[in-house]
Amino acid sequence: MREGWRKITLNRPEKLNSFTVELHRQLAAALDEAAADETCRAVLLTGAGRGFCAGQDLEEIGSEPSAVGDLLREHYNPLIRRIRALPKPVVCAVNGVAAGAGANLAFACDIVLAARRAKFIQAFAKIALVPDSGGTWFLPRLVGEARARALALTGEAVSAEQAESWGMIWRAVDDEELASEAEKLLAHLATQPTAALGLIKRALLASASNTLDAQLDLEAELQEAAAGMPDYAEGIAAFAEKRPARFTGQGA
Ligand code: T3D
Repeated sequence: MREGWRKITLNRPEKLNSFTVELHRQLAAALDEAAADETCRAVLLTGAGRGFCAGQDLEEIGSEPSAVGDLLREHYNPLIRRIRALPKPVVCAVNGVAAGAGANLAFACDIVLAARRAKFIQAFAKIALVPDSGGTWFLPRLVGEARARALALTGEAVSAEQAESWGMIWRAVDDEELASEAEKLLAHLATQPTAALGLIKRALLASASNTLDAQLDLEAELQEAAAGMPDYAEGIAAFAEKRPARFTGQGA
């Protein structure tokens, strides 16, 4: 635990941090701990070694079609939902290749930084599978239909710089600066109004399926909740006193 934030490292570097059931269990437990820990105000997800995550461990994948579906229902889908629902920012530092579910795991995070050596690959079609872990939902929203279709159908790799210029990720940084840039961002997020950031995540998640009318109503509801929190009073006071705000991150 750092000052106000936690780092979670996918740690199977010899297999490019590809997912086994055990790795899923470890990651789910780490995310749940971060969610429950009130002193943790932001989460950093990264990978050990030269890769970020190569998706499903293809040596552990079941041969039964139902086993493949069950793995998604039991592990990948809850993972993506967990990250989206976590009421604090999740930053992903993509330290190397992100393939298959590994790429889509990164896209589920709130802010994605990537080392220039990183690349994003929708590897699924290459093994005759369908993009999962939210890939068919994230991609069109991030890069538009034309690019989403081509990437999903060809499995072509996208460099970190291309991903940044297409709006697929927040920023590509020099390889040797990824860790320090990520830590700087986490240190900043850990001083911010965490509960309000959690409400921002809720609003953005809901916007994907809401009408404008419904979203306007939700914004009013969430704004009322935010305005009832002590950090709002602190933000206003800090503005009036021309000083930096000292947010606690706590809810009402
Ligand atoms: O229910 C379900 O299970 C469905 C869920 C599906 C979710 C998915 O994610 S499906 C997609 C699975 N992932 C892939 O198809 C990617 C497979 N990997 C690759 O295409 C390449 O490894 C990469 C492009 C990611 C990286 O290439 P490169 O040349 O940098 O590294 P490498 O030499 O291929 O891999 C290094 C080692 O990691 C190597 O092991 P070795 O030979 O040194 O002992 C390789 O076998 C291993 N590795 C890489 N990816 C996986 C893997 N081992 C198991 N599973 C992997 N996915």
